[in-house]
Amino acid sequence: MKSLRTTVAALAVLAASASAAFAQEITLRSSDTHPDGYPTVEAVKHVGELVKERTDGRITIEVFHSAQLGEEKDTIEQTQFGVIDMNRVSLGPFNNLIPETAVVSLPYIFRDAEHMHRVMDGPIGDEILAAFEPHGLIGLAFYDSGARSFYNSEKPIESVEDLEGMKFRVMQSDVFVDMVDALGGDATPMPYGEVYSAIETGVIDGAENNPPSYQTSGHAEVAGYYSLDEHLIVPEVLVMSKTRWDQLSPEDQEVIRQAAQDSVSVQRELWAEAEKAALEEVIANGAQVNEIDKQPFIDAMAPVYEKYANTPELQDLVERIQAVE
Ligand code: GTR
Repeated sequence: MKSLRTTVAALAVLAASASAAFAQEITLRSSDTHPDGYPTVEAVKHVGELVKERTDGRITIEVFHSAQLGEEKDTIEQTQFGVIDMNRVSLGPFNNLIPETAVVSLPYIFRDAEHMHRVMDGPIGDEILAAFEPHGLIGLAFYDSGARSFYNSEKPIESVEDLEGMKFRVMQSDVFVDMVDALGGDATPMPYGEVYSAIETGVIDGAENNPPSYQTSGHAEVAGYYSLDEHLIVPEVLVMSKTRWDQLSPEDQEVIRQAAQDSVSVQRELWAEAEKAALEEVIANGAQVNEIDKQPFIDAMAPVYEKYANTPELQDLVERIQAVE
């Protein structure tokens, strides 16, 4: 009798754990510094919808927008440790860690958004996604973030000389510090969330970013001169914690990777609309936007290229990017 009861109990435990394994519900937490409605936030929500649909509701992605989980650089570390499951971030904060990301963050490396798409959609993009893995992250997809330009509270920038002695916030990456140095300005790396008050209190004169960030962050309210030197077309990336990734079945990994890839075209469309709308809105609210002759800015970047394309492999990567039609 006892042995029959033991067998029945053991079978019940087995059945319960088997069904738990089949129907195991998974929730992945994803971070973004931008507010709800921003193209990257909406794109990751779209990944969540696709994943939910394709796993019959078993996998959910919760997007924590507006830096609810912290400033970008801190959330990247937490994603590497597996505290945060997914993260949508700029490539900038990875520059000091992953040299390949510094190459695609070099000023004027991409001729325009189409050139960037052709490079990042091809084998070079795959190479860069793969470069995240030794750092505890799985690179899933690249998103658009337009072109970054300088803005400040003092005056329109019309030439390189105008940057002389001005203080600009940059992302926490040495590439961008050296970029501002090469232009004669003074760079202060700081988290995105601190920029508004730093401009308002005069700690810095301005910063640099794309139009949707300039608008949604409110920086346009305190730094009304936006000068279109378009020095950086730096892609953004959706990454996943490798610790979390390794706990998933190969089938679930494939669903997530495919959904991320499928969200790219959606994000690009949202981006194009947001970029246009942001420029119109900041101008309507009083910002002064001016065009600039970019050639002197491009010419000033030679020392930055020399410093970061500093191995035959990275030099070759620069050349391969430039060779993409
Ligand atoms: C934005 C980017 C963010 C963040 C921010 C910054 O354009 O989308 O991920 O990097 O710039 O300047 O910190």
